[in-house]
Amino acid sequence: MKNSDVAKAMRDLGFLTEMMEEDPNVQFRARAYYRAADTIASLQENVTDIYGRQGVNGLLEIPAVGKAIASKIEEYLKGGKIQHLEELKAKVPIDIDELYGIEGIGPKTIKMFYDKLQIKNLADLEKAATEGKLKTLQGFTEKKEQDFFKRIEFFKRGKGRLIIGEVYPLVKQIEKRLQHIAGVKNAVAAGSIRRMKETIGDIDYLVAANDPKRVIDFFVKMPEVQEILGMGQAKAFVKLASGIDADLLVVPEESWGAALQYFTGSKEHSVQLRKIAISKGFRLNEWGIFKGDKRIAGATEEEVYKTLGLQWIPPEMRENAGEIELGRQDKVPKLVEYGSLKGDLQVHSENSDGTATIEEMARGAKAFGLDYIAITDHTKSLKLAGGLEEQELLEQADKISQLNDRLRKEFRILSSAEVNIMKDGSLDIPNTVLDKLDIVGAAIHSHFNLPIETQTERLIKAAKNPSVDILFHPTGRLINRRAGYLVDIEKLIDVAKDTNTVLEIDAHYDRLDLKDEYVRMAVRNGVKLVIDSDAHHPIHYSFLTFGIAQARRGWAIQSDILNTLPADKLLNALK
Ligand code: DGT
Ligand code: CA
Ligand code: CA
Ligand code: ZN
Repeated sequence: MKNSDVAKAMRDLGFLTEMMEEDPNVQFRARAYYRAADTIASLQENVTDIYGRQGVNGLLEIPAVGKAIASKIEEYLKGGKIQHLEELKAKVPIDIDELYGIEGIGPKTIKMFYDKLQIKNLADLEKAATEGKLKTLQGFTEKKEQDFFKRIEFFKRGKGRLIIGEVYPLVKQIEKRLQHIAGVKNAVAAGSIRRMKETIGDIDYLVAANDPKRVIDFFVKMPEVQEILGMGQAKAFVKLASGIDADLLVVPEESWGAALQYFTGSKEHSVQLRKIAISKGFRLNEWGIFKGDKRIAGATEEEVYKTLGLQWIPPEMRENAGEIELGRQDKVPKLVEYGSLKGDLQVHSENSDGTATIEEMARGAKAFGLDYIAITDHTKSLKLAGGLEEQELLEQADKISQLNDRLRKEFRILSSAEVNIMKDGSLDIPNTVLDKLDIVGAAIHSHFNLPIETQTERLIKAAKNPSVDILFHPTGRLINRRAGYLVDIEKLIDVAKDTNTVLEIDAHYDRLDLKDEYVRMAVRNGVKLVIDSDAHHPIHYSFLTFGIAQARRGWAIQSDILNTLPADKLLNALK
């Protein structure tokens, strides 16, 4: 049983509980399932192994797993089913996976859709909207019905592509396995994974080995393979159980560099390289660079680029967006490196909606290799996330300063908050209180549907607030699920520059907000950025990788990213 299956069962339980049950604690119970789902999905170790070794006691040691949930997990691991979940599912024959993805539809709305209009899936919903049936429901209007169309469209466009964070751990596991097959010289996940795109169409493995048959046999027999879609002398193509396809290409060692370049893409980038090759009288393909019949390069990527008169270009930049010209001029930027972050400036504790104590979050960050974090619990107007009142914020800051004394010089916790931006751009906590904190982040969590001018003014007002150091997840998008609110990003970037307000790259893989394109705009305009995990549990620090990737895709260098600085230098650089 895979962790993602267990996590999905927990998420479905949460969703159906919220949908079907009426008691006043239902939200609370549903959240417990969601939290368990989140932690299990990001666990390194397999839940089946934990259970095999330590039984229920092992399960109970998993964060956010209590007795009731542990016994459901046990039931699932033993029999592949949870009776309670089956009962809930039997009551409403709805395709939760499809409907859950659409923004603005919660469990209760889905239930109402089913009860009133017998909507069971996306096609039913689209039909009802087309026929004008939604606006007959209580609480619906013509305008809301129109909004639904847009959301359904948005959702359909994203379908078929998986969010990188959902596949990355599996991709790396398989990559490692391939590297360890006897006779394999090199194995890498290329394609959009190597370019670290926010969503992935399929996985592309490239292996250098002299015995392709052995590699292909191994590949198609992996336990994750659900179906073999195709097999050749040096290629295989399979469907994995998690619903994503994986390509495999095996090449001889001397072609490694050319094949890696080809298979990494992007297609548009490679097309340009081929043109350059032709202009020099060469031919470039996945086996090498050829002059007539003679191979003149191809063993390494560096060699391929060099032979074309280019500097090596990092995979994250290979989108044919101007990087080739930089390569020609020897001006490829030295991108911010993985592992170069010293701190994390958006971290939640159990005092709002996190699942660990401040101290646990600090120890987790230290173990991850960071030197400091800012504790950014939500503030009072965000009731659902347990937002803190003024007094609680100040008490928390006191507690943090005591903790810092205990941690001595080994680690530093900064007092902070994720302050809620109100509809008019004001904050829900006065500046007199905020000024007692080390650092202040502000974010929008409501009124997503304002017109673009109003929404931009709202953010600008927050940026101009002298207490606000950082705007968190500036566009509010959720990849494949929610387009985010409308904002004039160029204008916001200008104001950020003028006011020395930092913009965040929220590294949570659902968000990656700012996205690559906006990172590049910010960088070009000299706006400073930070990369934060938005951790609600210590295992979430691993999300930082996706934030750094996004920064690299936006051509950011180390000095663009303020949390590559030590804490004292960072604090000096803020407004
Ligand atoms: P994806 O899978 O949609 O997330 O995006 P990619 O970039 O991984 O695309 P994929 O899997 O179709 O192909 C992997 C790489 O193989 C791609 O980045 C470049 C190369 N490739 C695929 N088709 C072509 C092609 O028609 N021409 C050239 N030059 N390269 C191609
Ligand atoms: Ca691919
Ligand atoms: Ca592919
Ligand atoms: Zn947040």
